[in-house]
Amino acid sequence: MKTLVEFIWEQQEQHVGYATGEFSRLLNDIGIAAKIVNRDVNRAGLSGILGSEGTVNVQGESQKKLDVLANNEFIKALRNGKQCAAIISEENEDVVVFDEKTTENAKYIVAIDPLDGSSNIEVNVPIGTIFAIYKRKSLGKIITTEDVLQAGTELVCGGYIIYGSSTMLVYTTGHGVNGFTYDPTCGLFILSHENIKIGETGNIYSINEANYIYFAEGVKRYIKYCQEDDKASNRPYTTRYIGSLVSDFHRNLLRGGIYIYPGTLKNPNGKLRLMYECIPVAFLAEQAGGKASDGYKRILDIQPHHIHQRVPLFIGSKDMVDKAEEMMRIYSPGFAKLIED
Ligand code: AHM
Ligand code: MG
Repeated sequence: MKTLVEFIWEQQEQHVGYATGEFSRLLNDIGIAAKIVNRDVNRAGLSGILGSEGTVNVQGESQKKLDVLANNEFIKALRNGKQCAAIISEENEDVVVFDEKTTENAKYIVAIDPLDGSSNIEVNVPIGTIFAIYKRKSLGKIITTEDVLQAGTELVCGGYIIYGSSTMLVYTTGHGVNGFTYDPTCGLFILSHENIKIGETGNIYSINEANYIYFAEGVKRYIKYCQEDDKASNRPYTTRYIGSLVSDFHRNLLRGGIYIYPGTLKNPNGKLRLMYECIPVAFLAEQAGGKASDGYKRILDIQPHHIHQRVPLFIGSKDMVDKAEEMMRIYSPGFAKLIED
């Protein structure tokens, strides 16, 4: 049995050559907050924390009580840990910058969606936390734009916690993807899924097809392709869509498949946020041998211009994403220009 903490230290020594303990501490702090959020999610119906907070976040979405609670827990854990200088969160309009005494020696910036898929909270469907860790570019008292707006290629770590039938923490630091299952009897995350690889192809496609009429022609063609009868390529594929990115991505990661949240003419950048939703899962997908794209280019190559920027997402098994990109190039070549650069 290897715990998350043991594994983090081991990996740091193996790949960085030395371990100052700073990154390990940071990741461990995320694990601690995850345990608290896990407890709250599990007991939500009993402790009166289901339902809306009565506020809206910067995206204009109603905040659930658990959204706010999870956000507070992660911020608290990262502030206390002192390794993180600032946080970009789905629930905060501006960057949360910790006070100067804390930030001076803190080397990391964290982007986080504290509770993704929160519209599913009331109906007991798996939800998750998505996080991305960057190293600060500048060191000093002031957090710069350069520290905050970093492309996915600069990522130090990407991961998620899925609060499902069991709770798991899955992360990568660029040396493969590993998953840890939470054992509530001893309060530890234990390595359960070592070196996760996604199949080069799969037979699951995940997309909110109710929006079909608004999709670009390339997306429509790809959906039709998934539904065609062709034994050689195992089509028709099967549809699975939970409506919770972490859960849909986690299933496809383990089984092989593609998840798409495309743009539409009205919202060319789609719904999902680049910095704390798409970039971390894109890093995981690539590290597992898969692919992540906005339909035309690699997600990790996109330079963010603002912290809550949205981007279309095509992610999963490499061959499936390649095929979807091909359809976008052939049938919707002009759509690329509508996506924010
Ligand atoms: P959220 O961050 O407000 O929870 O929204 C993101 C979620 C994703 O988890 C999920 O894949 C998507 O929204 C579902 O959207 P839709 O209901 O439009 O299919
Ligand atoms: Mg989200």
